Amino acid sequence: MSDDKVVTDIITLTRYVLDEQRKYKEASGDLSLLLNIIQLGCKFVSANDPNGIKLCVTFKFKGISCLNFNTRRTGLAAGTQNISGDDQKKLDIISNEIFINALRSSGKVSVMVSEENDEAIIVEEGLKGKYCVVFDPLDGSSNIDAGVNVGTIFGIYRVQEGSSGDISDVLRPGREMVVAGYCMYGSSANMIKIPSRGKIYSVNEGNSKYWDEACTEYFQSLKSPPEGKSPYSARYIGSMVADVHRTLLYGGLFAYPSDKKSKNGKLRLLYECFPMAFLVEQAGGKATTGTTRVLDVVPEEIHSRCPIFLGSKDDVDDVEKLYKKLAQ
Ligand code: P6P
Repeated sequence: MSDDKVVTDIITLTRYVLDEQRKYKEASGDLSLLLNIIQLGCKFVSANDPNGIKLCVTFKFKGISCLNFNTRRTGLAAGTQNISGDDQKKLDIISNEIFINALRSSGKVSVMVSEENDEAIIVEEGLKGKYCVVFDPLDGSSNIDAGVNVGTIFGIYRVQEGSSGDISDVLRPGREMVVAGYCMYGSSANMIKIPSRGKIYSVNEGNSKYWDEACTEYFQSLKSPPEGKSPYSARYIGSMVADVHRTLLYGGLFAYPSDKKSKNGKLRLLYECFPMAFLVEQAGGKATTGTTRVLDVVPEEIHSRCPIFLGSKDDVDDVEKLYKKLAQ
């Protein structure tokens, strides 16, 4: 008799969410349905290309759970440009439309913000719901032709008391999100808590000539540590979902700092920095701008950018200590 036990009691995202919902007698099931709509959107996107799907979701009241699905590949094609001036692959447009249509039809969403849309989408009366969803439908897609893992990043706010659902419901600190998650279309792995310190740093060193003094000194200290300490390894994919996923699994630090060229860095606050900071904190890590907790930043507009250093608590603490020292 083979000792390979066939797993027959599978924890899907749906089952995990329903298990959680049952713990809250007052729960209406709206958030459960919304998360299933997002999951469905991710599956449609994954069916259009990447070689695998990993959905990592965290809730305000819970740690991170990760579920893996296998999907199949299909083709890609070129497209136009989005507000950030990034080349939009056709898959960007398909993914964006899939999520917008799925979220609108759920009847659980009042406001949507997508990296691919210049303006926020206010859902029409009759279909409005009590949540707002901010998302990057296909983050890292500029790498997609290189077979690099890309993904969908999302965050969910509850519409504020007394609001009918408008842009003010998303121009709020990330700490007010109730759910954040990403779906990485690529190989699978499981994670529970991020190590307190890592041995990897992840940053685009091509920008190092533009870095401020603290950033330069920090990364130099990782590469040329004091006697008796080993240098960190450099890993940079250039796809935030993949770089953050690795950081969550192995620890260390991922950064997209501000610099002389980009005074607020490159990554978008609402649908890249907030959800990833939310996930990392839930996993026991930290996320800072260098001086401020990312989740405490208040967006000035829906496509605001924000510098970010995230990952293992001790590594992020080192960054903040250096910024503090150099500010004195
Ligand atoms: P750079 C991808 O275009 C992206 O938005 C993130 O996924 C990634 O972390 C970053 O930009 C990479 O930017 O300037 O290093 O190519």
